[in-house]
Amino acid sequence: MKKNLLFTGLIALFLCAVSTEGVNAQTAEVSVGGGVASPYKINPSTISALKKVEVTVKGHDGKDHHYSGVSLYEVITKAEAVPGNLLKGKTMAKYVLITAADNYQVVVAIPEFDPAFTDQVIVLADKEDGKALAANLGPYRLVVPGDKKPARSVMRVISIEVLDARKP
Ligand SMILES: Nc1nc2c(c(=O)[nH]1)N[C@H]1C(S)=C(S)[C@@H](COP(=O)(O)O)O[C@H]1N2
Ligand SMILES: [Mo]
Repeated sequence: MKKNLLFTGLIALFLCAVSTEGVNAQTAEVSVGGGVASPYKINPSTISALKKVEVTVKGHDGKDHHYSGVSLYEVITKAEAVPGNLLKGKTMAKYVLITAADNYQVVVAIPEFDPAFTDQVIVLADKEDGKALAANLGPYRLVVPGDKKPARSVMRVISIEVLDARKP
C-alpha cells in the first residue's frame, strides 16, 4: 500500500515537471534592450507583427536546414537601437550581446547584419525545417548564415542587448 502511494506520488511529480516545462517553452520570451530607446519583448504575439525571413544553412550534421523567423536588423530597429537607423560616428561602437537560457553568450557587431553594410541576414528563428523549434533549441534561436562554424547559432535565446563598447 505504502509503495503504491509513493509510486503515485512520483508519477504525479513527473507529470507536474513535464507540464511545467511545456508551459515555460510556450511563454519563453526574448527581451530586447540595453541602450535602446524602446525596449520590448519578443513573444508569439509581438513576433507576428514583424516581417518573416527565411535562410538555409548547413548544420553540424552536414545537412541543409531551413530556418524562418525575423531578421536581427528588424528586431533592433523596432527597439530604436540606432538613432535614425544610420550607423556612423560614435554609434559605430555599438554591438549586440545575445544571451541564452544556459548563459551562453555571443557578440555580433551591427555592420555584420545592417543592410547598409552587408547582404547577410542574421535571423532570430522560431522555426526549423517548417516546425517550431524543440524546447532544447528554442523557442528562439539565432542563425548566422555567413559563419563557417555554428558557434554563434545561439539556442534558447532569452535576451538581445544593444550595448556600446565606448561605455563600460
Ligand atoms: N545556448 C547555447 N547555444 C549554443 C551553444 C551553447 O553552448 N549554448 N553552443 C554553440 C556551439 S559551440 C555550436 S557548435 C552550436 C551547435 O549547434 P548544432 O548542434 O545545431 O550544430 O550551437 C551553438 N549554440
Ligand atoms: Mo561549437
